Amino acid sequence: MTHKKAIAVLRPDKPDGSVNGTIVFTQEGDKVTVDIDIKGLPDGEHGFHIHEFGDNTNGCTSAGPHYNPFNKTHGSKDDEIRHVGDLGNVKAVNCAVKEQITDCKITLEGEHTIVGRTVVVHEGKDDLGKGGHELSLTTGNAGGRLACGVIGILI
Ligand SMILES: [Cu+2]
Ligand SMILES: [Zn+2]
Repeated sequence: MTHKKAIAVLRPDKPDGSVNGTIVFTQEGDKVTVDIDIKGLPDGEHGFHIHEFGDNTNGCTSAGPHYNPFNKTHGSKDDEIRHVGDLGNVKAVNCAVKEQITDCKITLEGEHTIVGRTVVVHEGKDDLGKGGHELSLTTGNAGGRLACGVIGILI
């Protein structure tokens, strides 16, 4: 079964958190367009990924690691070697993000669908695997999880 659109509603990880938003994914042939609308996010760059599990039992932590069905190391959205879930950074200006990106590695269809997994926005910047930190090749050293939302079927 295939789905053309999916949505994640972002909620803060902590009760006193401020980050909210919606992320809409649209499958167009082999690529997916991602419409990002986030509010309450401190200015600057923040790691933006799809994590493996659609579980928020213990907040965003329960979403597990970056979605990585092909057992690769962490990278940037434009790297050949990356986790499927690596979508780079979003940049907040005036505490908001409103942007559209496209990606050919994520999909809403088939065995490796991102539907049912979790979008996470991080506290810090993703170094895209190039920071030389011990976490660079697993998480991009993007720090804590500010907000997350499970990806569900929209249409
Ligand atoms: Cu992440
Ligand atoms: Zn990654």
